[in-house]
Amino acid sequence: MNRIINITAALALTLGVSTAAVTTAALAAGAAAISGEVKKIDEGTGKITLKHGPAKSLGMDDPMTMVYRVKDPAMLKQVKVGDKVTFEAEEAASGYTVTKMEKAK
Ligand SMILES: [Cu+2]
Repeated sequence: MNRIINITAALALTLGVSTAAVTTAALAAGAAAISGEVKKIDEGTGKITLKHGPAKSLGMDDPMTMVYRVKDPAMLKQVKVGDKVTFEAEEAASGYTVTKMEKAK
């Protein structure tokens, strides 16, 4: 089953297809971890500004700094400005949302 998901995700990414289903498959396969740095945290609105490298799973081929929503507000308390992090995100109707985040080692 995992093998099928991996092949499907790889094929879809190769073809440049970007759908929610593909993003989910890529995350499930653990292929979507993105390296970034925390630039700003806004607990009031539940948003975080991250400077990050290429994130092909999100269709971002170049490094950039952008604002993300977080799936769980508690995630904002686990990091501080200047921290290097590894995160996963998905494109939701409300905007790009960080689904997982941890300090880089
Ligand atoms: Cu981005």
